Amino acid sequence: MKKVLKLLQITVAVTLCLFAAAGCGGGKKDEAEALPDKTYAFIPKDLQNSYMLKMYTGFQTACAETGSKAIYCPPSSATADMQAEVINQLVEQGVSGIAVAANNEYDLRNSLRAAMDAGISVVSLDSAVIDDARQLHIQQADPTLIGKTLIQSAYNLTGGNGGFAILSTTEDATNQNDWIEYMEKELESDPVKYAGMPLIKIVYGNDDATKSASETAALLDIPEVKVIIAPTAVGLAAACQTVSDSGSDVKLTGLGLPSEIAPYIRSGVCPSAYLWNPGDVGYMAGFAISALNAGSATGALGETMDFGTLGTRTVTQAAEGGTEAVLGSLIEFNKDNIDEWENSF
Ligand code: RAM
Repeated sequence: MKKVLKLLQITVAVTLCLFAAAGCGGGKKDEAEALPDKTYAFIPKDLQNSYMLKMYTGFQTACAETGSKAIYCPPSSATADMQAEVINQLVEQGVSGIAVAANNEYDLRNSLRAAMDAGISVVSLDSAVIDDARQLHIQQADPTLIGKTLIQSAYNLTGGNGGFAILSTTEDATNQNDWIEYMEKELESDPVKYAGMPLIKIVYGNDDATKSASETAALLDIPEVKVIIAPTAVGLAAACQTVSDSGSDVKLTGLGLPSEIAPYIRSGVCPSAYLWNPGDVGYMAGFAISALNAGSATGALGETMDFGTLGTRTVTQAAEGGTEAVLGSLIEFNKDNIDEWENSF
């Protein structure tokens, strides 16, 4: 029942935003309506993702604080092709800024470059696009630290005695693939320590709760898998429920919303998980677009940018190229602090 209500809430929120956007992302070209000046579009990875909606809440706050209008423009499916369609339509409608969480690092390049050529400010957030198709990336936390932390967390769950699997999102997601790469680097950095903890399999739940649950169920049939790392909020919540329902003693760790995984932190199915405040990531993207659009910032290396109530950040070099502004670090949720975080995000 709770699940149905949640889905309904997400559907209502998305429907309202689409309505407000009047055609963004879905309509045909000849139906496209011009958008008011200083309208900034937020393009999430997919249609129903509670994490993306939490980022959008922060984006809306930043737009309100900077005197601009936010619109939520989800693609109809979790692919870069569908995101490109949304971008093309927004360019047609004359949007002033675009913030996108990319389903693929490369495939939005043509659409986003056309947007920038049309004078539209472009940032990626959460999951980056290639550096020449954006002015700035908003990075939640150092990807090296995320990879290292998740491997160390898995190690602590078994004392390094037992294989593990990764439940990711889509195969091309820039952020999850970066984190997986840094997980593998952490394993390579200390082969002796991690000798008893081989990576058995990587599976993809596509940020879809049903697919994430069935992929988890299949992992539970592999005897060597003792821990599952889910570096995805949608995936971790689905995996927690699947493991709980199965009664398996496989343990979970990953990146998750405390509001969704609190019961499983308490039950010990997922003794600890990590995240940052997703609203703050969206808030930074809104502030960045506003400054880029006003010409008060360019996103150049070394620049100091103002992010409202979050203070300033120095623009740094992103590991994969281009520049980024980093929100901060990881917050760990565990049984000692989950009461404090459960209602935060
Ligand atoms: C998922 C998304 C998002 C990621 C979070 C942690 O909901 O894939 O990209 O940053 O999890």
